[in-house]
Amino acid sequence: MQVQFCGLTLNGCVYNASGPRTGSSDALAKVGSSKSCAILTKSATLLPQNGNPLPRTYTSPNFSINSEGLPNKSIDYYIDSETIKESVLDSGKPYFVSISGKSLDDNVEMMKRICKAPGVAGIELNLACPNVIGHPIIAYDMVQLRSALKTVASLSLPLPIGIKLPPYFDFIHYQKAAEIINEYKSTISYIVTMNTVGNTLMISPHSGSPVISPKGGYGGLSGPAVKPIALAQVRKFSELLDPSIDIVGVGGVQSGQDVYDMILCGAKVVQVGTCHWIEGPKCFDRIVEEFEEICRKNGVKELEEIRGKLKEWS
Ligand code: RRO
Repeated sequence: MQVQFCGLTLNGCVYNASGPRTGSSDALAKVGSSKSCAILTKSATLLPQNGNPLPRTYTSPNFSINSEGLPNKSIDYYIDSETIKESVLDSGKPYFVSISGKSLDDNVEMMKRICKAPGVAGIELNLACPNVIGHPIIAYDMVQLRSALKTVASLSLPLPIGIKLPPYFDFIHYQKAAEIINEYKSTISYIVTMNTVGNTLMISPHSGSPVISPKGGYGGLSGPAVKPIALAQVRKFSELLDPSIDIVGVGGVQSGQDVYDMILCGAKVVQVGTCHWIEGPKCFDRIVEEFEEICRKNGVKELEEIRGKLKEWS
């Protein structure tokens, strides 16, 4: 099923989230060879980074925690290296680049470089990384959120721009964020909701210490446990945002039913992060096939038939 997303036609509605298995051209090429309908990079910075000290990830059947600290090969690698051109751009799938600069100026510089490089379909501006030591989550600060969007708007960039948001937990916070995003609806084509739940803690019963080392053990929570939080983000923002702004649902998706639920809540497309990390890129084939089977069973031919059609409790 084709989907119109931020002015592009996608051959499907499931692709990879930024983060796990998205840092190298090899990993991105594997996403390109799967049933993922697009390819998205790890969030890039201006210069390459190694990230936080190890161990910085923890997985369990129900949830994962990471404090990777933005390890990445730099913006120029993701837009300009030969390996990316050969293995990713040649796949023919829409190629999105995620950025998470150390400052607004860095983000501006990266966006300008991306727009000069050929082959990029859109930019995902990550305003929600919880793991940069000493830096708060940008989109929890409404002054910073407005200032970032104002600056992006002033650039009049030729590519679709999406912003990745953190989870919000109180309706007033959703309202404030949506109000600001709606002010910039001619600049922001889509939101991606949500990033990991920031600053969570898990303790190993064996060592009696946190399961990861950076930041005193605090890290971003992801995986099946966060799905109800992610559904709430998608649902709430679909109520509050201008309909011209597409919603990308992400958080705890690991099955075709999870994709279906995200679309019922109003998602245009759905990203898969932790499941991709644990199962590898073959997860896209499985999830897409499961989703198509559910649509067949329910007689759904176009996603618009179900998008946002969550029923009231009965
Ligand atoms: O690299 C990370 O630590 C990281 C990032 Br940039 C992000 O946006 N979300 C996350 O959970 N980890």
